[in-house]
Amino acid sequence: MKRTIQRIVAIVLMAAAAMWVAALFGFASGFLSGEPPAINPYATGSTTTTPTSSVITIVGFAFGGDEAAAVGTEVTVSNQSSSSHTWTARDGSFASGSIAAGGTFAFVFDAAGTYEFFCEFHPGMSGSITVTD
Ligand SMILES: [Cu+2]
Repeated sequence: MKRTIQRIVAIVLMAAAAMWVAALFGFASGFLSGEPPAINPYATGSTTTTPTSSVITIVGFAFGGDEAAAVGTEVTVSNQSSSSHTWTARDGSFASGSIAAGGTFAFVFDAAGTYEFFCEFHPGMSGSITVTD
C-alpha cells in the first residue's frame, strides 16, 4: 500500500514537472517569435520622400513581395509560413540564418545591383531584388 502511494506521488510529480517545462518552453518560444511593434517613422513624410523600407514575405515555400528597392532601403523579410527559412544571398552579401515561423530579418542595401537569393533549407525557394541608385 505504501509503495503504491509512493508511485502515485512520483507520477504526479513527474506530470507536474513536465507541465512546468512545457509551459516554460511555450512562454519562451512565444516570446522569441513575437514580432516587434510596428513603427513607421515615415508615416507623416511627404509623398516625395524616397521609400526607405521594403518588405519581402515568405508564405508557404515561396518568397513574395518587393522585387525592387532604392539604395539605402532597409528590406525586411517576414516569415509568414509555418516553417523556418533563411534569406541568403548567392553572392554572400547577406545571410539571415534561420528565421523562425513568424520571425523577421532586416538588411540595408548600400550598393546597387541585382541580388539573387535563396533558402538554405529549401534550395527550390529563390528570388531576386534589384537595388538602384
Ligand atoms: Cu525555406
